Amino acid sequence: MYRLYGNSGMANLAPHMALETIGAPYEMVRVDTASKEHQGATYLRLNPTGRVPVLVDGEQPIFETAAILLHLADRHPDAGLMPPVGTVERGLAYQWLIHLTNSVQVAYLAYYYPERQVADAALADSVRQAAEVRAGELFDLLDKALAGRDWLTADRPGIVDFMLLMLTRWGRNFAGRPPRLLPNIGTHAARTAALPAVIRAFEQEGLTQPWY
Ligand SMILES: N[C@@H](CCC(=O)N[C@@H](CS)C(=O)NCC(=O)O)C(=O)O
Repeated sequence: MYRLYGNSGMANLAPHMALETIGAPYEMVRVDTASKEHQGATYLRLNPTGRVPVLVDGEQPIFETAAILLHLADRHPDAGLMPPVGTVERGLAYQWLIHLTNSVQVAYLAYYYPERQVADAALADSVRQAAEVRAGELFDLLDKALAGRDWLTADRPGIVDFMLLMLTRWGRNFAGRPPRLLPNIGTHAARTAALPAVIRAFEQEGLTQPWY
């Protein structure tokens, strides 16, 4: 039995898609981030970074979205959420998952929490604008990588696609160029968001259309 802690549309969304795809029993536990529940002692015992999400597998908490996704894919190989170990496709999946978490997600964290990047709060708007530009550059690269492909790393959808859809969604309110407007990102998002398990995750998190 798993427990996934998170809040609507936050970084728990991709693991939520994975759990719905796998079909193993799990409980979604809502963390009230508005009242800073994720900074409280009870939550910090599960995830000492004070961020969402955290997955509890049995008694063991695992934090970091990409690690949770990889763990779920490993635990349920029959779900085919990662290419087989030792294949070139697996290497490509590692490449993109780490890029998504290490570069794209980092740009988003600067976009959503710009005040944390600067000592002078007056500079926060400028940080946010720069983060949107940086995310846009990274999405241009992802759009190229998707040319001629249905899924980012394999011939079937997997955790990397779930992570990409979640990050595509996070840019839906960009002032300039939301990622969905890029041709391949847009079709990838539509394709992934049409999967029944993904639809269930969106709906269970109470997310209303447009999803990305
Ligand atoms: N690298 C971490 C980042 C987690 C993260 O920053 N989560 C955001 C939500 S998407 C969060 O906890 N925000 C609340 C806060 O920072 O106070 C992961 O992927 O798990």
